[in-house]
Amino acid sequence: MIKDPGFRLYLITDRKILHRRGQEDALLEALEGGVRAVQLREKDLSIMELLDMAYRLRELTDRYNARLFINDRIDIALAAGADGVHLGNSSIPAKAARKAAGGKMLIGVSTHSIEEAKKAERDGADFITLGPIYETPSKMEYGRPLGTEILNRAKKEISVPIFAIGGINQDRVEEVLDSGAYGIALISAILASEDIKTTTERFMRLLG
Ligand code: 3NM
Repeated sequence: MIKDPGFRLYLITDRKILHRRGQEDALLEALEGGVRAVQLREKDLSIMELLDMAYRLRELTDRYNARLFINDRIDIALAAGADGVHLGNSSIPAKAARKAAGGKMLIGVSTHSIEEAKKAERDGADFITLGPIYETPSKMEYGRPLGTEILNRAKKEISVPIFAIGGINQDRVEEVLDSGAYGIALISAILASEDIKTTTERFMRLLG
């Protein structure tokens, strides 16, 4: 049985792709539309800027009873009272994060193969992202698309929830869920849309 992380739509921030809006306005619209999990991922910010943004997003997400995750930095996650940390290849290992955070925090891990997915589970991840499933606008950074078949295979091998990531849009939700994804993680399909609230509502409906 999959342990329910409490959300199926995992929205990741990227303030560089926002049309006209500020970061908080965009996230406010997404929260109004029903998002209940936000990952702060702004890799070019200084530690103080990131901490400041984490505090502000903590206040905002709290108002909507939404979970806040911090990409990579467990120190910022702890300092801001985030619900979790999301770890990548160059972050501290999940095992070390678990040791530091105990049962207090959720740990998400980015994975890009079955082997990485299995390792993340062994190391104590509460959930993983697996991708890129499709081509994404920033495809160079994430490698070639894996296709949906890997979701089927991963589902058979691990029992933590799998969030499909990379090029997810509204037309692809059904396909990734049918392939074994528990939920979806995305940036541009929501944050680059003209009407973030309505787009988010549509995603929420598609996810049931
Ligand atoms: N991680 P979009 S793909 C942040 O494969 C991220 O691990 C990926 O952006 C991975 O929803 C990706 O705009 C980008 O495709 C997701």
